[in-house]
Amino acid sequence: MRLSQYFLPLLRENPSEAQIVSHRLMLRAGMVRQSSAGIYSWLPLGLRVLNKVEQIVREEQDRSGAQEILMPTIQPAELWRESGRYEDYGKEMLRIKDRHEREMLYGPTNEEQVTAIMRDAVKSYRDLPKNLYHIQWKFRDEVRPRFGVMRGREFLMKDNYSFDLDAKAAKHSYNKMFVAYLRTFARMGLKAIPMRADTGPIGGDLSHEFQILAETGESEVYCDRRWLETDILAENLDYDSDLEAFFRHWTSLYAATDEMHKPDSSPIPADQLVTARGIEVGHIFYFGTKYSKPMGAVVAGPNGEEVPLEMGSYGIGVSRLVGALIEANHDDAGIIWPESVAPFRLGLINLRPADDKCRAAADELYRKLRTAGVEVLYDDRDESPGAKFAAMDLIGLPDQLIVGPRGLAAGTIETKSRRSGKREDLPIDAALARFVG
Ligand code: 5CA
Repeated sequence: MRLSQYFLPLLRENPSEAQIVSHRLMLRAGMVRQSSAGIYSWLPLGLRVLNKVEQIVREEQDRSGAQEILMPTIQPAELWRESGRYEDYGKEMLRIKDRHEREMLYGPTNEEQVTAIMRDAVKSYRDLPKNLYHIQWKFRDEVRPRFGVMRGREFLMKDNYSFDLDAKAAKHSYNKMFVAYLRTFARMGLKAIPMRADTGPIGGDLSHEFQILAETGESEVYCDRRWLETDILAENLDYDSDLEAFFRHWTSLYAATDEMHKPDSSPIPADQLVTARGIEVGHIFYFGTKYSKPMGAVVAGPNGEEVPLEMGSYGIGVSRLVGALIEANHDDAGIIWPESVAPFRLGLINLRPADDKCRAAADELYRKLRTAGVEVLYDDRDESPGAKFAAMDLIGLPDQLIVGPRGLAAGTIETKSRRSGKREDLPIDAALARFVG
């Protein structure tokens, strides 16, 4: 993409409405614009990141055996009356009437909707287990939407729902998601720590929040220092094996949210305890028959008896993750994207577009990179070098290639790693080889 043609409305000044760094940087880097409180439009650069995050989530869901569906955003109120949550949900639920005066709502979550689908489609224990996910916009009329996409009213969530015949099978489904979540966040370069948590309006008695540590996190969290050294991606895990031992091992290290942490009876010594702020990027629940019983979602068991479905639900804040990733990856100059979620892999800067040699060399590099399938944002604008460096640092692409007259005279271009700041002069072909293939 040529920056001269790209829709990237950068802001030079810090927007006064933004209290935390990710919100500031998302506005300044032209990723999002606010529509109304807690509701955002995603502009090209922001949407590229959102799509990358979504794709990693999707791949890890698929790997675990979950199957993708797409349920509507608008749901009928009757479904929620069946579960008893229509009144309980209170003002956070956006209630709508259609032209026939039928009560509808904009879904804050989808337990009822998916339970209705399964109730109609699944009749026998032989149809189980099933795990269905979708990635869909949700609406919660939060009292205080804030921090940009981190606590929005409209936000993108991956939510999935497992259906099993009995509690043991349902725990296996829970364990699979536990693994899938650890892997998902690790692939984004985030250390998300599972913490025993309250179940709130979703219900149930087994639940973990996945918290990443960041100074601007909304809640105080506590964990064993050894959590910080774990590496889930180094583990070779088979989803069909018994994951209970794995689950026990990974929950044996202490980790607790503020509500769960008891300072006086903390099981680990003070020097081993990390106290930090956390951002909740995922939350998983096992709630058994809380929805299937009142909604009559049953199957015929092995002996012909009626068995209510054992269920769990599992959420990831896809749009919140974009903010959380920035909270965990930035410096004074701007964002520093981890490679796996970067909107473009490379930034190519032409310092002198008016110079024929510079333009020819930069155009040629751009062509070769694109042919090789490298995602590159090419700053071919007629701007000062300072403005170009600042823009590239602000949007935080992992590496920069800088073409200028002095280097070209010696047959080289400069590379710069955004994260380490390390710069190198390399022959053009060597620079290309580093990012191609
Ligand atoms: N039905 C369950 C699991 S599917 C559920 O709704 N869980 S939740 O309420 O914990 O939400 C799941 C995830 O969505 C949270 O962990 C959080 O990352 C994200 N999330 C929740 N509320 C918001 C919000 N207002 N803005 C942005 N993300 C949010």
